[in-house]
Amino acid sequence: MRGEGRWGRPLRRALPWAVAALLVAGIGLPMVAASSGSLRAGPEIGYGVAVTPPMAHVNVTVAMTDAPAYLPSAITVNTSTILTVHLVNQGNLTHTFTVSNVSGADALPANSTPQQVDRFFNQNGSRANVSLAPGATATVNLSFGVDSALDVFQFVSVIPYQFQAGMAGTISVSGGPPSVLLEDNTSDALQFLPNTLVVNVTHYPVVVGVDVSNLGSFSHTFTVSAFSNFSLSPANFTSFFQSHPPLVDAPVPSGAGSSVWANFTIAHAGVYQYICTVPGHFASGMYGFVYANVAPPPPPVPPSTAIVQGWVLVGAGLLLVVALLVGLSAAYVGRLPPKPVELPHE
Ligand SMILES: [Cu+2]
Repeated sequence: MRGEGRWGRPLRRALPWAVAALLVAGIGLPMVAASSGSLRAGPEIGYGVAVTPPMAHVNVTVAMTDAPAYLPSAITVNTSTILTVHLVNQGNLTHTFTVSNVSGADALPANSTPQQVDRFFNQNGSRANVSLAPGATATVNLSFGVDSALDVFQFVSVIPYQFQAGMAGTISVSGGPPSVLLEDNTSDALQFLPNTLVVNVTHYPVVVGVDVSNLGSFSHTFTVSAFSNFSLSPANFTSFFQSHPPLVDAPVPSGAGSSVWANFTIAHAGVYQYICTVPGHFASGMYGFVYANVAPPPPPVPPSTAIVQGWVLVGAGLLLVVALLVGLSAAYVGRLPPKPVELPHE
């Protein structure tokens, strides 16, 4: 007796089967994971990455006249721009260049009295406020960051009755380089991969850039609806886009590896649909949605989350239990398969 009790022999016999069971479970684990869909290639959801674009430098010369007027009176810049305004007073009167701190083409109403103009700037401050004597020149630097997309800032002369006589202008900030970057792909299966894009930012409007790459050979478009929380249909999108121009309509060139940047400005939070406008593609399922500060629907199976790992463990555990039961019963029954019956010799 070497301490081998009543259970020693069956357990020793079961050992190879237990090892086999572990091997089966080891093979089964990835199989379970694959069958649950968690190991599918490619992300289901694209998440926006915030970036800080470099600042561009732009110069503009603005003349002040006794009309009284600014020439030019309308200035347009992109976001992420430092605008240097070179002021030249060409008149015989003193003028000011006073820039509103408040976005809005009519933030300071045109019918404001001189007292109301003073009150407006006292209350809201100003982005710049310089006074130029006749013949004087001055330079003013104004910075428009990523938060300024779609803003409009008035500039006026606060000398009494000059603004009232029309001495006013605007600086309009259009989209610029994107401050949120995303990636998407088109495939010959007529799909966007991923078809769910997520943007979470603290300030709107926001300029978004999507790098759209072609995985297949067909050409496509990446076309974003300007209407949020609105679903296009393959039947109506053509006429819809004629009356409501898309935020962006970027052609994705044919050929694997070709790509295009689709940059567009999202005015406010919401869900924005994007489609491929090539005939037949949208109807075949070539569309997706941008979730802008809106929770996206739960993905089919989010990769590497506790839920997936839980199911994998349950699947592997079940296989392990089954294999152990097979092993233990085999240990008691004897070797498997049973010894073949010997046929009598001829
Ligand atoms: Cu397409």
